[in-house]
Amino acid sequence: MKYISYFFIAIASAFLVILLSLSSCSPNFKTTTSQPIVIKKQPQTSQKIADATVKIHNFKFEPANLAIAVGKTVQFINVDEEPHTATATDGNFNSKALDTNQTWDYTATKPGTYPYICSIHPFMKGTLTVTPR
Ligand SMILES: [Cu+2]
Repeated sequence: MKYISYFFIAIASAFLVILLSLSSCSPNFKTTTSQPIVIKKQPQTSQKIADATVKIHNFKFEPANLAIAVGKTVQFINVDEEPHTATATDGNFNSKALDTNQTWDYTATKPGTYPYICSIHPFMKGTLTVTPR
């Protein structure tokens, strides 16, 4: 009789362990698939201070011409009420739409001259010049 109850306890605890691992796994899957997109990037941007800033204001990039060295980071901040992007015309970088007061960091990787526009308002033009380190 004792052995049978031990047997049942063993089965019950194994079942509990499986249940616990399942219930702890499935919410984790959800958070790991959704978190890296937003939450993991925010500490990086707050930890790393941008080397230069381009303000998007009154449908203009300020400054419109900016030079940074390879490895340096430029932060775009949209202070307009309208959404804007910073989109390189050669596809080298694309901020996607930035809402009011939203920022986007771009770290230069390759020397060159990169004209960019706002893809929503293509008359908005800027140039990012990346100099060798
Ligand atoms: Cu725009």
